[in-house]
Amino acid sequence: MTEIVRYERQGTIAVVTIANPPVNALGQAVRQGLWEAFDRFAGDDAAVALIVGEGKLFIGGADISEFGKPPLEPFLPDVCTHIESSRKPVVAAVHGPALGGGCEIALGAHYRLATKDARFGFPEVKLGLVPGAGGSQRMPRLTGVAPALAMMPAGGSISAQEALEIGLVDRVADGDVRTAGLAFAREIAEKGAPVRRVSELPNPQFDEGAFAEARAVWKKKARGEIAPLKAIDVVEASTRLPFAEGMAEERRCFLDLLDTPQRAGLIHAFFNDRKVAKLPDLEGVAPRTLAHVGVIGGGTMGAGIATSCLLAGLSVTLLERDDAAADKARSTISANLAAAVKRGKLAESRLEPALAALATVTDYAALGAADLAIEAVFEDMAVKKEVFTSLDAVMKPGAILATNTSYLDVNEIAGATARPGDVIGLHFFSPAHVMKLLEVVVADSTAADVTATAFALARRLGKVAVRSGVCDGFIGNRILSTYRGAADRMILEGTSPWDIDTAIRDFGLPMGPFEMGDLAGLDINYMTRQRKAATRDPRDIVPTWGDEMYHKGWLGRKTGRGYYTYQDGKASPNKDVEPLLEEARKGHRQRPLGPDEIVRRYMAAMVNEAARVVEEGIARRPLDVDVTLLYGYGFPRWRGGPMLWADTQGLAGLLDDIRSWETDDPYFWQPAPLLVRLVEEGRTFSDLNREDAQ
Ligand code: T1G
Repeated sequence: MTEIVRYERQGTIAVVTIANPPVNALGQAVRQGLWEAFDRFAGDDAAVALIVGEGKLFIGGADISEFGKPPLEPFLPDVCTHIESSRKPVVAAVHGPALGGGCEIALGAHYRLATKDARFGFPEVKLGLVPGAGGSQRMPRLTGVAPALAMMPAGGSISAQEALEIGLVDRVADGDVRTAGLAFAREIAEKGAPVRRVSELPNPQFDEGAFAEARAVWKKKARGEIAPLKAIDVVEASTRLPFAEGMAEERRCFLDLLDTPQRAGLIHAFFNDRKVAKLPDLEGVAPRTLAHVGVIGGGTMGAGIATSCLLAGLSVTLLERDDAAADKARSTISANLAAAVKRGKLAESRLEPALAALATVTDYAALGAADLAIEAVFEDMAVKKEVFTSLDAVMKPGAILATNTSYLDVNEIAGATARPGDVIGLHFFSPAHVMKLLEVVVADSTAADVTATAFALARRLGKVAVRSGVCDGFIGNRILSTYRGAADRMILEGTSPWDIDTAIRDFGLPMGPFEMGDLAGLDINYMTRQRKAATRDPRDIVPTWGDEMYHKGWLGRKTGRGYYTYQDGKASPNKDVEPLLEEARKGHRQRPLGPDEIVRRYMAAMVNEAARVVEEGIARRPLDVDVTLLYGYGFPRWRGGPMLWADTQGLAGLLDDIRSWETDDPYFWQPAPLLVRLVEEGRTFSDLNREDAQ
């Protein structure tokens, strides 16, 4: 077994190499290896020690998979102090990311060198934590509080050059990190340079204004997360406490946060971001070529999709029905790209080349060279079939034909072509060049390498792809329509839409269902109801007030009035809705709900439908639902997702509640068989995720 921490001499230099692929995470064996390496360094005649990471980076941080388990010695803060207390100089040579504990190991050294590709950061708050190995005490002593306040509450990182400018590193070098590190270490040895312990530097200057401003900013930005504000507290501790006390304060805060549901939720989300693309049927399947994308339809979605592809450096041919529509699409796309430059998502210098990579055409023949075509035309099956028949006639063999439909049957669309194996659904969320979620809808005949190409496209676009089966609404919108139905039922029983929105927003979603309806347009909900009317179960309820609001032209933000009135950017409850609700409530038992009950029902409906979606294989695992709700519907990341929320609440209690509501409404509150089974077997949704991974 190769050593996880190697100690080798290069002349008077002791090179300590961390070799723990894939990210040199500081698991127990690495910490032990570092401890022993520096014991050895103390005892031998090497003049200077050099720490380097093997592979593509220095160190990716503490081993996140250890969190939530009993901590194992040696603890990381002690390892950093063990390195720093060396009587002979220690150099850290960083390439690639030095994150969290990786940055803390570098800070424990006496000198720091970075190659140009190095990045230094403290992402701990993204895991619900604060730095836990001295970062909040050492960095401010080295750089002052401002760079630490800019980085730690945000979980941000900086480049090698920026690190040099703030004094985090002593030197930025070209070329191979080991070579540069050795040269720097030899220079230090030859000069007889002294040890320089960061912990012995004076406390950084306390800047009252800076801390007050940081707290004001992060009280708003954190949106319920506690770690960002705690990060400010521990940085502040570095300005007033002796180092050892500051370390104790940081450790206490770190251990407290380690014990919170927010840490569990955020780490659940971290690992799911990676697991969601791990699908057994894609193992070893190579994606097809992906360089030139055709987009059919230049409306909001088509232009957004084209923008997303151009931002990723792909070339795009966008087809519209006539020149006027094509020109309009082009201006929408150039506005999107200009906004991306303003948001810092696109370098100014890339704006022209991105636009030059866009061709707008009105003739299908121009799509012949495209590797992939994405249709984003009107949501009507007949129209879609016509488009796919035309695409089938002109696209080259091996090209992929994708539909952006949000609910239509992708199998039926595939049937309109002679190449159903090349057909797939790519459900983008609006605005397509901003929202990260991409539902990859795999039809019955879709070939495995077509699915693999869809996931490769998502990675290229910087999106998170979730595999979905074919049903009305796929994963996200199908679940949305159910929890939206729960909200409508609460209205019928006397709860106001505005109380529901407030309760759901306080729970952590960006907005409640009625605010969301106003934003998307209440005509969309109306059209969906009309579309489903023919197949609606007679026991289902129809929000008649919603139809009346539609006929009154109350469509939400776009008409200035919906569930809210909108004046000068301010939203106020539209009390003219009340009479419509009173009328609809006639004949229903009135039992207005408080915020906790509102959340309980809303979430129970979400989880119950999600259990059906998993059972039917529309979502492969519960984690696919969690990722969908996080990236497509603003579910609070620090809760991990609705399925983790359900596990945390306890499935048995949730099922009891659903059963108690089932007596009044057997149609809507029918318990999902999977939920019943898990409770009977004493298993959780997380168990299902683990079983699928085996
Ligand atoms: N611990 C354990 N596993 C990790 C890991 C980590 N820190 N980082 C990545 N992995 C796994 C990941 O799950 C995936 O596994 C594989 O490595 C490749 O990851 C005390 C408390 C470093 C920029 O938050 O940002 O230090 O799917 O696909 O794209 O103060 O990984 O292959 O099974 O992301 O090349 C702070 C998290 C920890 C950094 C590399 N550090 N990682 O990106 O690879 S807390 C972080 C990343 C801490 C101290 C505190 C990225 C990366 P699998 P990947 P990548």
